[in-house]
Amino acid sequence: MAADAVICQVTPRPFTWKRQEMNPDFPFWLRASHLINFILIGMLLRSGWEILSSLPRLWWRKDSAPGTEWLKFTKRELPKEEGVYTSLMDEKSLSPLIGLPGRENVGLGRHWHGASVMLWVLNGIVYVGLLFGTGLWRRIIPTSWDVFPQAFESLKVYLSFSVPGIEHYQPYDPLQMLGYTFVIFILAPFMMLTGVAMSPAIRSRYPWYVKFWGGHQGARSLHFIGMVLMAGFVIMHVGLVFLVHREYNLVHMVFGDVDTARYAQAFVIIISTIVAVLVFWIALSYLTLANRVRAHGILVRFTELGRKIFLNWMRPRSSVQTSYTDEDISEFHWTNGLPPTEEESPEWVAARDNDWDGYTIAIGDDINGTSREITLDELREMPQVSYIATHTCMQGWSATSRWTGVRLVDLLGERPEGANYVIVESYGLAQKMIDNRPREPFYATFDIDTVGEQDTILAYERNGRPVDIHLGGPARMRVESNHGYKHVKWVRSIRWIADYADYGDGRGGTREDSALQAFNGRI
Ligand SMILES: Nc1nc2c(c(=O)[nH]1)N[C@H]1C(S)=C(S)[C@@H](COP(=O)(O)O)O[C@H]1N2
Ligand SMILES: [Mo]
Repeated sequence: MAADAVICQVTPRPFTWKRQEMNPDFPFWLRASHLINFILIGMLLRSGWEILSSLPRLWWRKDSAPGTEWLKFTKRELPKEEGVYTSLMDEKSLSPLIGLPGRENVGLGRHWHGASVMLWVLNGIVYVGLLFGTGLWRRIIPTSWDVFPQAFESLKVYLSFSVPGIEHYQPYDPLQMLGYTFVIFILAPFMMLTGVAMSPAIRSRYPWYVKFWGGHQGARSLHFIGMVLMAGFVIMHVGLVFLVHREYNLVHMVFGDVDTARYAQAFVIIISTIVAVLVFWIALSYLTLANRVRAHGILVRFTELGRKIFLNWMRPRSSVQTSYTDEDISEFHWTNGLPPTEEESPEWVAARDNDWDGYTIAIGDDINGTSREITLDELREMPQVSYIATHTCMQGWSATSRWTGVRLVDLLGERPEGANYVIVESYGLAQKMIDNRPREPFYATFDIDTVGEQDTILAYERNGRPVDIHLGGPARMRVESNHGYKHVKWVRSIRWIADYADYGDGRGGTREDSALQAFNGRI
């Protein structure tokens, strides 16, 4: 190819692409929804990277064994044995310029992801609705197979680093049509579908759905690949606006019409808008980090709306599902939280060294101040449930096991007057408190609906053997509708309470208090 072809404008072979005469303008709603979409996709990408940085590894497997990743963004080599390090130790810190909010705040990153996705889906629905309502869908959805050969012609022009003539864009070029149709009607829904597949509420209610995506790790890896495509599209789309007939595009984008005399004005407006959006994205990080507790309060209250509409009514069915069988059991199980030490809990250590002789769990209620102790033997004599379920830590790892134990409702008996929640406390301590005060016992609280779920159990066996020490032995919580941070290990007590605001920092659990997770761990 001659060197001068690089800079000249090439008109491809006589243009045969047929389309109806169409309004070439960009109505206000189209321009506004594009700007909103741009802002929200940036927030989704940045909070998504924050989530990924909490466990920068990806798998295609039914477990998340170190050394079997297909992709990782960390040089840290992990030991292959279980139970010697925690997933919190594998976190990477992102700069607040990159992550939302950055600096190992996966809890807040997850809330930002949830808040942004709710707005993004809403904006998408309005956009698609108006696209069909106004008939403008004809500009972007191809209605003839001719679009493929025509798009190929365009592609060849671009690949020779040239630009098709302006008449090619009346109003859209076939390659653009294919790109937009793919992103709006295939990629965007794909991101929503793989995203919700990572929710424990959905997994425990519809296990087949998660299996369809290749399990939790399949959904997570596919969501990552979709993210790369989406980011690539955004960069190309914005880049081409400036590279290809920018005097038309910029005026179009700002003023909605094609009066190229206003090009300079449009250029200034677009550049300032992009700079303003960049500043806004980064400001969100610093505002969040400036008061993380306040950010948690606002974001969780907002995202709870989405959980209420879509997730809170889904009841887990692990004990009756048939999609996951013993074949799906994972070889490797990560750990979060290491077993109590002698200083942390001499009682637990003494019982462990004594074959659990003397180990007890207190069952009671803080409203009337009653309490009784049960032993492991008494627990084993109670009605038993056993099922296969996948554990997901909100950081991203997962493992499937058979869990056996006693339903919490069977243990607790009747709900006393005035009890609205149940608190489960551990013999182990929190890994770290938010204000670095001395570490307090790890705990989680549950609302009445979650307590009543048939897959909320106190488990004493995993895969047919006593629960391993590092996985919470001799007895740990399983709350299949929720992420791992609600599954208290090394259980010491289970009590009815009036309100979780009276315990710890008042956010409903150790991970809520010190890592700013949501009380509701269903997604
Ligand atoms: N006592 C106690 N329980 C705990 C934790 C902890 O740090 N301490 N971590 C929680 C988190 S975040 C997860 S993901 C699971 C991990 O369970 P596993 O170690 O059995 O895989 O335990 C939960 N229960
Ligand atoms: Mo976790």
